Amino acid sequence: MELFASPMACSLASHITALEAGLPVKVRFVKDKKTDDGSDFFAIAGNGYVPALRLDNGEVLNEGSSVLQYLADRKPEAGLAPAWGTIERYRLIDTLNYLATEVHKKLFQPIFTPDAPADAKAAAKAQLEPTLDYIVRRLGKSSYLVGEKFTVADAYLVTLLNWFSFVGCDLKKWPTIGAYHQKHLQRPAVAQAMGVEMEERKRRAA
Ligand SMILES: N[C@@H](CCC(=O)N[C@@H](CS)C(=O)NCC(=O)O)C(=O)O
Repeated sequence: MELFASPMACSLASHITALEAGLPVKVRFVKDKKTDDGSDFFAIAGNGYVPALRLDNGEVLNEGSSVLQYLADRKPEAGLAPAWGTIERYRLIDTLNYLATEVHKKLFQPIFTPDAPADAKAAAKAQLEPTLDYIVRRLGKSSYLVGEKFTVADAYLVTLLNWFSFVGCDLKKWPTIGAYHQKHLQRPAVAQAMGVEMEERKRRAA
C-alpha cells in the first residue's frame, strides 16, 4: 500500500496508524500536487487532497476517516478501531466525523488558507479555545477519546493538537489536553511518524 501525505498535515494520523499497526505502507510525500516521482497527484486523488491510500489492487481511498479505519481494520489485533457492529465502533465514527468536520475543516481550513476572508479567519480563531474546552469534556478522565485504548481517533487528535500549538494555543492552559498530547507524543509510532515528517519539512525549507 502507498500513503500519499504532506508533512505534518492531516495525513500524519494515517502515517501514525500505519506504524501503530505495523503495516507495509510506503509513505509518499506530495508537494504542489506532484508526487515524489513528479507524477500528477490529481490522477491519484481526484480532489488533490491528502491523505490518499492506494491499495495493492490500485483502488484509492481519499478521506481521512476511511483511510484510518481501513488501515486499522487490516490489523484488528492492534486495537486501533473497535470491532464493527459494536457501539464503540459508532463512537469512533462519531469522533472521527467530529474531528474532521468541526475541528479540522471548520477551524483550521480558514486559518491555514492564506486568502480566506479576514472575518472567517477571526471567527475560526474565536472558536479555538471553546473547542479545546469541549474536547476536555469529551475526554473526561480518560487518556483516550474512545474506549480505554489508543485508537485512530487519538492519532487524529494528536495531529490536530499539533496544529493548535502551531497557531499559538498554549495547551498547558488545558492540563487534561496538555497531558494527553505529551503522553501520546511519546508513543514510538507517533514519534517515528513525526520525526520523518519534520525531516521532510526541514528538507523542503533548506
Ligand atoms: N475531507 C478530507 C480533507 C483532507 C484535507 O483537507 N487535506 C488537506 C491537508 S490537511 C489537503 O490536502 N489540502 C490540500 C489543498 O487544500 O490543496 C479528509 O478528511 O481527509
